[in-house]
Amino acid sequence: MTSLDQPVLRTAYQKSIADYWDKEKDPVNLRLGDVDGLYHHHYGLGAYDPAVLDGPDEGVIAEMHRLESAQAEVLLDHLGPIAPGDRLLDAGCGRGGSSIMANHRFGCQVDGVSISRQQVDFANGEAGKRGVDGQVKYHVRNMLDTGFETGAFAGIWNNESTMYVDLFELFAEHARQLRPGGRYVTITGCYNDVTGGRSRAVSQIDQHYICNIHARGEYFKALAANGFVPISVVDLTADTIPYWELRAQSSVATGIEDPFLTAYREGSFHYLLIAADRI
Ligand code: GPP
Ligand code: MG
Repeated sequence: MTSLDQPVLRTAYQKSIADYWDKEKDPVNLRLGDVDGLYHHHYGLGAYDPAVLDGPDEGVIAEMHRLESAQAEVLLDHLGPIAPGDRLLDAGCGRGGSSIMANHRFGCQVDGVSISRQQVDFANGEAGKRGVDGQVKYHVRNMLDTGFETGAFAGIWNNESTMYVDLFELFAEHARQLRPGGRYVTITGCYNDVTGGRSRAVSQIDQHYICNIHARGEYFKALAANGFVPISVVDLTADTIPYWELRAQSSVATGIEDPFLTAYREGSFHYLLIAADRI
């Protein structure tokens, strides 16, 4: 049972999120995407080349973009074998970079959903420019109730988008849409249950993006409650800190760099990859 006849935006909170992303045109995202036409809304992984800091601004931008694309490759590595006839879902697709990379890697159909019309139109425009719009399609839909057919997808991912939704509702919808044995992957920032609730730095990140960062433990409770069995859990925190150190020194820093660095260094926050199979 789907509900495409329902409005995409169901709550005042969802409307405020859509409004934020409909207006967003931040150089930290657009200038990086301009490097090669892959527009990301996630952070980076891996070491940076310190020599870029002695060169022109473009070199720093390109290096940050390289780390963001490397992050998406790590996520895609965890989807397992995907055949050209399979279908993938990018839940909370932003401007669509990860979906384009998945199509390039697997040769399969990819659907992306976002509640922001601006993001979806932008992403479809980029897919058209690349000539992959027959296989990569972005839709204004709510990831909690997408309207896609039950069991349609071999794999689903959330690349830094779970902090906008209730995880139990999200994973119930993912379980519905994944075929049995299908793979789910997320990369996310989550707060540390061991150190307690949201630290000041984590609260600053929530406020900056109007999101609600979940506890690490919440992911596993919500996955288990919806028939998902984790296969990989990777703490990427140490691998993402260099990205934030570079970003803090860049011309496109937004002011959120210090809260991320503080939260990661004090151990109140982790950058985590979780891959799980739907049984
Ligand atoms: C935005 O990416 C990502 C989020 C809003 C999710 C928050 C992520 C956490 C790990 C807590 P972006 O690329 O649009 O952000 P920015 O504009 O800061 O680069
Ligand atoms: Mg960004």
